[in-house]
Amino acid sequence: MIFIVFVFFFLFFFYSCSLSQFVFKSRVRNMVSPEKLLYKQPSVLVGRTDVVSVTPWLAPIIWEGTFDPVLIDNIYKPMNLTIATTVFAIGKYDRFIRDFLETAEKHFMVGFNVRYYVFTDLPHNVPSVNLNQGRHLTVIQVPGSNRWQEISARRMEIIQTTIEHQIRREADYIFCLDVDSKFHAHWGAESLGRLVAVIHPGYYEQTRDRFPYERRPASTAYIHMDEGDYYYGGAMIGGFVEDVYTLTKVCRNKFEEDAGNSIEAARQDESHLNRYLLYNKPSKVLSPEYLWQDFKAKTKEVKVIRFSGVIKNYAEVRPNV
Ligand code: UD2
Repeated sequence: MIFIVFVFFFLFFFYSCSLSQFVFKSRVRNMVSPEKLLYKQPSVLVGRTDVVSVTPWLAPIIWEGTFDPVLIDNIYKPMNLTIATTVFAIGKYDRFIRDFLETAEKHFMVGFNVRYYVFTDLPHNVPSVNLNQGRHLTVIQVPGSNRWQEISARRMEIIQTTIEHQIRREADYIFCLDVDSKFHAHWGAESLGRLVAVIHPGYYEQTRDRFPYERRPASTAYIHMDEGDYYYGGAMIGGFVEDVYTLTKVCRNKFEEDAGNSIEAARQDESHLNRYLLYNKPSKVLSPEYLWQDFKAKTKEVKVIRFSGVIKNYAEVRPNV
């Protein structure tokens, strides 16, 4: 009898451990709008005509004027979602953490539960920033490196393992962002989707043969000149925790496969990300409003800059040139 009870508990323990490997938390449900909510009548005839707001695989491309922030936030807020937000600040990049967090508190997913995960080799240098209700910060120590290429590329592996060990139990959605950036305007529930990518601000006017994809067939990030949808920025990946987990796992494995063959993709993680997204189409695409660069003058189609990389002296902040 004792033996049977023991076997039962052993099997139960084994089953729950193996099951937990694949269970992701999610409170996402249908788009239920609160009754009697007042918002502008949507039109099927009048809207943005200067930009394309849907991909050929029918994923929305999010531009100012294509969504109603009041309506969307009111649909998502009752779901009581938690949004994980990861940033890496290795070495001298610790100087960017304060502005990133302070501006995120003003503009990013306001009114939602947000869990920031700051990965750094210098945990004592993480500043204390006042966070609004429902928002938490976790500092996770990771090794430093004397190569910025490795820091950038290893983000995939660290995000993958942290999702596995922690984030999948703590959040519904995740955004992985570059720390040397600031929020300047509303970034809300319109950005939520199963797999979310952002169009890089530097290449959206170019033809695909001019995108800086990895072009050497020896790399697993290789993309042929005749292929490619958009050039996506490596400074933002988002979506369901489960979908971002798969993305990071695949990109990490491809990066390691390349390393085994002594090849490093032209733009490290960004090259692997672009290859992944070519064959695993994002369900939502954010316009360059969600990833601008301070050195770049605003263009007429970009009505609002929501998130932008700050100007930095690469030679001074990076560990190598
Ligand atoms: C571009 C991409 C970036 C990444 C990189 C790879 C955009 C706008 N930016 O940015 O996402 O793909 O190219 O070549 O799409 N970091 C540290 N310490 C370091 C170096 C980097 O913490 O010493 C982290 C930090 O979080 C930083 C991120 O890595 O935000 C990206 O590195 P970067 O800012 O040097 O790369 P950048 O601006 O060329």
